[in-house]
Amino acid sequence: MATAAADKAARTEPGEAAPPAASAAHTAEQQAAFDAAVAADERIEPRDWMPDAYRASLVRQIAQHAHSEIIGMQPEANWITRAPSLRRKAILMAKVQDEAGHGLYLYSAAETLGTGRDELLDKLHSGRQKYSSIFNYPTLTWADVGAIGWLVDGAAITNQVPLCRCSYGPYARAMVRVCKEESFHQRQGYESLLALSRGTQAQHEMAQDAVNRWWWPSLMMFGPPDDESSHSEQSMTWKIKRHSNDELRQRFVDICVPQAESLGLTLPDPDLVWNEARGHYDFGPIDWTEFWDVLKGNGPCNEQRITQRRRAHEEGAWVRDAAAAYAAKHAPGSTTRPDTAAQHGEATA
Ligand code: BYC
Repeated sequence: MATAAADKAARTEPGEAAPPAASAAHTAEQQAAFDAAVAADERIEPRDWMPDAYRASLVRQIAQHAHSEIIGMQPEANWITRAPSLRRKAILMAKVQDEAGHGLYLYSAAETLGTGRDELLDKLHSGRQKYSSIFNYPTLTWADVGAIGWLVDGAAITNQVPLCRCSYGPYARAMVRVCKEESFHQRQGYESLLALSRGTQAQHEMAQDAVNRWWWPSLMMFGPPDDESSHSEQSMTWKIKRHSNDELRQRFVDICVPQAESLGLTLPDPDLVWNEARGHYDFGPIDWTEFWDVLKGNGPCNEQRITQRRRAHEEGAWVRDAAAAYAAKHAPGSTTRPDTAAQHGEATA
């Protein structure tokens, strides 16, 4: 928030800790400053006053996004040991590591809102917070890695580029870097699928089969239709979201159709046709029953994904303990710090 008046009314004092939650006793002046900042397309920063509901909705969306990034590592990591060449293996390992990095930026963004990483991971592991529906589908063949890059990362970019203009500063800034990396991911997926599509008959069929399976779940990534989207209207008023779910879904379809033609692959929708009057492609009905079912935990891989995530967290406990011990050892005033020990004439080896 840059406006002088808004600054005065809404910022906490320098040096003061960011409030864990906005007080119910906020003044109308603070609300007005917040509304003015959002209307003026200014960024809301962690130390600015913000409505409780805005904070909660951001935590909900950012947490879901962060969880998606780290759960999203699983389906692709499934193919690291079986990548068809050293080059493909190196690329895939880099991509999966990028997803871990995205998760970290996003958990950090949520932390600026006063919500700790432990709390968010606990909510993921106990099923109280969601992750993207898309990662509950299996990666059956090598071509699925290409299809995920092209379609899943493509859908992610379409959704996330507008989030670079999200009203909350830390989330918007995290998205800038994430989108650059997702853009590389999308291209590698496209290039990998192109190689398969132009390969042997069996490779072409494998690529087509992967696209057949990933197309509809990719369209579901954008969320329910606008008339069933509970958060869109408020999120758009707050400029967390800049476009509705259906708008972004349509944008994605329009981008994909010519790309599929260049790939020599067919999108599995007989109703896909250019509509001159709308200036967009029409497409067939999405199976929303399947979407809600996956959200309820009944997708093909929900159980496997969350079990693996819990196991990874438990097996990583020693790393967290070691990091915490190291941080404590190097904290100012620690009697076990090497430099402190040296001052006392103790061995520091
Ligand atoms: N999956 O009111 P709505 C990635 C939930 S992965 C699961 O429209 P909103 C990547 C929604 O949370 C992509 N749940 O919600 C990683 C809400 O439930 P709650 C991750 C979904 O928030 C690795 C309810 O349905 N991207 O990038 O206005 C490799 C009603 O929905 C889904 C993000 O998370 C879904 N698909 O809009 C490759 C982007 N859709 O919370 C790629 C940031 C909806 O009330 N998030 N729900 O229990 C967003 O932009 C928005 O949160 C959404 C949903 C567009 C997803």
